[in-house]
Amino acid sequence: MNEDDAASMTEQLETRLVDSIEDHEGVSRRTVLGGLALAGGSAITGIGAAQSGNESGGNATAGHDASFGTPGKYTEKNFDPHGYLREFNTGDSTNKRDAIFGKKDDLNAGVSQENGQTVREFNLTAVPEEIEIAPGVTFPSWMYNGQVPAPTLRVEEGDLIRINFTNGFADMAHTIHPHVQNLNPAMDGVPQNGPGAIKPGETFTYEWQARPAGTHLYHCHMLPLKAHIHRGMYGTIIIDPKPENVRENPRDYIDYHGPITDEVREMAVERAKSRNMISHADYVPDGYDDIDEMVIMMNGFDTNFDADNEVYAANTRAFAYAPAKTEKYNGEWEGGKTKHPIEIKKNNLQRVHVIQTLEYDFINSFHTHSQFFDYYDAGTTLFPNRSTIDTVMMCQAQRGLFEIDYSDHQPGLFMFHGHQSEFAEQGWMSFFEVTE
Ligand SMILES: [Cu+2]
Repeated sequence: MNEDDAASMTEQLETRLVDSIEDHEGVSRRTVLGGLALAGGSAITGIGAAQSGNESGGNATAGHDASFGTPGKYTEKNFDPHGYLREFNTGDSTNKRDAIFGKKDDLNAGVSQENGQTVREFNLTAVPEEIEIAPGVTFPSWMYNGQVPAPTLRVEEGDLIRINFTNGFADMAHTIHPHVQNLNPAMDGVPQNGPGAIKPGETFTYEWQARPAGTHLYHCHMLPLKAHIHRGMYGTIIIDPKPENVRENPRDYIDYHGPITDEVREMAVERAKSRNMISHADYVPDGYDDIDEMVIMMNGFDTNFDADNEVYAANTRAFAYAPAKTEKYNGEWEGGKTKHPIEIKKNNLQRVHVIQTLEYDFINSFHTHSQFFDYYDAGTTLFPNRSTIDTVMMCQAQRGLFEIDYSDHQPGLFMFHGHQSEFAEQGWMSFFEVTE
């Protein structure tokens, strides 16, 4: 099968998905040409519904547009699922965000030293906005910094993470709750403690200790919790391990109960170096050309507000990483059509940070075709918890680091997807395109 045929299959699945949700109150369709925003009304309706504690709200007539989009084409340029994969924000304000899609904000607020600790500062703002979840289909989302998933924050073990949080909503309170080892209960980001719910228009500065090293989650903890998570208020925090800490206390970083020999200690330190993109950015382990890391948040959307998802995805857009007849030209995706397999080089060490954020369904899973991977639960261990597996089952907020190696594979398309068939056929079906 050639790539055009594979792309046609993707379009058939997309058409079926879009047809199945086109009358749902939570979505709007917009014309491909012009990309007019026609759905502001449904966003406002959604906010009101949650304020009253009722997630089933929504207006059956809000925002509907009779001009159907062309199947297979994403029209919004405000989110690039490919740029998102490998975008790591370290607080360094000179680390510019994705220029191709012109998404400019002041997320990275600076790096400084205070009392011997590195402080990485970020600005996060809660806002309601329309997002495109299937080609031509938009959903009224709640989010941080205008994107779902929220920006990936990357820090080093021992840093202080400072978040200047602004609630940009007109009529709804929010918080940010981090899955890290918080020492100060006031900084936990729940409505029952510390500053509590951050009201519309208010600001609060959260400070979190960057530990333990691993792949972590941040999300809104406002009630109703399932509504705030489902609408899109989640992002990833990656805490890179410090090799010097690993050398001192290797047992804290490895799921291993044998004696700590020099060899074991050195192996752990080497792995910490290869995990640390902040202070060991140029380190590449023997046998690889480079290290390639990406973030995939498994999510989904309930488009008719019946507490059951209709659209599933890796990073918000259904089938965004499936075969498609879209090519880059001049470094830019044609017309904003950001649908394409994820390109990876066969001689790179491939790491995927996977975070499960799906609401309403009990579990999700990550399954790779034609290759098996090593799995590090929560990314908190430097030796894998499970080796040579091709499927992991994950509950909400569970996350892990996957290491996969295609060095002996022929170039081409290799599928990965949620192994709940319903999820796969409704958007959570993706491909790596392995190249030389
Ligand atoms: Cu919220």
